[in-house]
Amino acid sequence: MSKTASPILTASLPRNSASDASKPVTNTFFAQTALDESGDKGEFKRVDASWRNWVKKEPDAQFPAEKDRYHLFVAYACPWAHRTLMTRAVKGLDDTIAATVVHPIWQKTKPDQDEHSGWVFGNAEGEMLTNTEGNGGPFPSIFPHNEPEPFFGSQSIRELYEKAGDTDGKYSVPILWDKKRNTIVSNESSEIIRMLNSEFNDFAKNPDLDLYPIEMHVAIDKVNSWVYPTINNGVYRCGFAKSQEAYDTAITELTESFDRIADILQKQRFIAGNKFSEADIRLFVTLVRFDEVYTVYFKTNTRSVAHTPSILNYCREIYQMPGVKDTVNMEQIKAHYYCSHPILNHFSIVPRGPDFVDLLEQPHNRNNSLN
Ligand SMILES: N[C@@H](CCC(=O)N[C@@H](CS)C(=O)NCC(=O)O)C(=O)O
Repeated sequence: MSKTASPILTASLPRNSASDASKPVTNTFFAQTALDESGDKGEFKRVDASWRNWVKKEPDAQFPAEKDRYHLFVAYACPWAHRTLMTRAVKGLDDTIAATVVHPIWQKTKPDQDEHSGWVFGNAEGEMLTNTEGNGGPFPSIFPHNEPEPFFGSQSIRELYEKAGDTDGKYSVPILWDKKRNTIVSNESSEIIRMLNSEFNDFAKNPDLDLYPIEMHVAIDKVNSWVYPTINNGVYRCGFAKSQEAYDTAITELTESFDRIADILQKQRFIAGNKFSEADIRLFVTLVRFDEVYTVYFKTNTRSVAHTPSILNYCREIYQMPGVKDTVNMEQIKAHYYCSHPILNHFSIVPRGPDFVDLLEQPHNRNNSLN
């Protein structure tokens, strides 16, 4: 695939057909990292994920569900990757799909060749690191739970994409990797969590937990349709805005949605109804980063989870569900955001923060149950 250097991506991308599933969908424009993804009014425009194949439970599927065939590449820092780690945890799929956690702080991926910065793997023998402009830190070359890339010894996520024939980027996590075909199945978290929910139930410890039950499709889709643009992507639209106008639009929408969530959670246990669902996972991963990162770094300081009891207790309940807290790594979340975009935080100073995790450890005011 050839690389087209333009920061603006407006075209919606076709999904791979089954026949060409080994090839990525080609992005019309190349965006090196999320910071390059903006429109002509300075608004943040997220580039669509390019690998959109599906694991299916049918044995004759192109990517059939099998134990120990697929592997997740994730960053603890990344909310999109966090969706997949949380889904894997609550479904009880840790033994079926292994995961490798990358180093939280973006580095130059090919310093001798170009300026691209992105995810690299932890290196136990590496030297201390700085941010990509030589400031900050010094940071360790490996954080707790970071591991080397297990199959080819790649140094970066970019190298893994290249192994799959994708030299266009963007080189994002999460990746669902197929060890048998040595390729990427999907790099779209919203679709990976659907696969983990429904296609691996023969191996899951909690096959009966349905995060997208048929009777809730309409409600879940409806919640996702406003939570994604105004909250999940909304925080990025605030933080990566390149004009006051773009920021003002994003923060207004985010603030309205935050209040809508607070209101819903006063009347209803979970965001799409009284049952825990994928919509809660998608919301939680943004809320858990909100006070420590987004209010400061992305200027979403009109609201705070800690000061909104209905949302705080909702977060506590989810955080305290079996397996979930192990997926929340605030040290790596903060290290990533504050240190990976020197254009936003030149010296990579990490604010001390309010210790939001300690708040999550406190008892919530709801009854205990996943259902
Ligand atoms: N649509 C993707 C978005 C994933 C994404 O943007 N991940 C970010 C990390 S939070 C990333 O890897 N960015 C790499 C870059 O911007 O170069 C999904 O939901 O899976």
